[in-house]
Amino acid sequence: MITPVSAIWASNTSKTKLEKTMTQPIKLYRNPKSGHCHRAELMLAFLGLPYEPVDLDMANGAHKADDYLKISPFGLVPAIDDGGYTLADSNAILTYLAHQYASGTHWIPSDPKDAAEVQRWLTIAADNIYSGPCAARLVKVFGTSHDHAAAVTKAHDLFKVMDAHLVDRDWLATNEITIADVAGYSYIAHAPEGGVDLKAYPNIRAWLHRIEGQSGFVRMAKSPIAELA
Ligand SMILES: N[C@@H](CCC(=O)N[C@@H](CS)C(=O)NCC(=O)O)C(=O)O
Repeated sequence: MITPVSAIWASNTSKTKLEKTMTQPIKLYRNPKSGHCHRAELMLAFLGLPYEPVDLDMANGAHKADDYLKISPFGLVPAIDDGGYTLADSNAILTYLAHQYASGTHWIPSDPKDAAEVQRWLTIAADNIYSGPCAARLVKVFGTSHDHAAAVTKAHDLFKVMDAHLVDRDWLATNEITIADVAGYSYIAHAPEGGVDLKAYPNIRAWLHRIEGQSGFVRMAKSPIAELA
């Protein structure tokens, strides 16, 4: 039911810090087509952390099996197991990884205003991104019963605000890349698969390219692009 894939040891792994803290790769329970899972994988890759993707056979309910529910009580991917510490929820995973392996860096700022801005964008990822570009893609790629037209409208409402926000700045929360940018990337980069065109948003497209240019960046496999709504 659970298919472990061989561990990925990222090329930009910083040995000094990892040797102190890690004895085995972090297990990432995932579905390779899930943007929430890609969000977690991107963070692992950016931090250069060794990880072992474990692809769940979701078509056959592996994510609702008792052993997996102990790790992720709502039966959702992604989840991680870091040396016996298990954690579900993509944004919680980003927060944990940044505090555990990159504290004091640009990824997770401690200044109160910067930290609040990071949290604001994590909330936008869990709310507006989830109900907008993510939901639209769920309909087109996975055939779910979400209201596609409503999701597309929400996506454009969000993208208008984001594009204006990014007009004179490189990153969402601070003047350096943070976990907020990682949380935002996957579903926005793959919005066209849900029938949401990004052509009208040059600042968002430039921001996506900046993320793709970061050391360690890994791509999520593309799904066929839906007819544009
Ligand atoms: N808040 C969760 C949402 C995760 C989520 O919705 N995962 C989807 C895949 S993208 C899932 O596991 N769906 C299975 C189900 O709904 O049963 C997170 O950020 O990790």
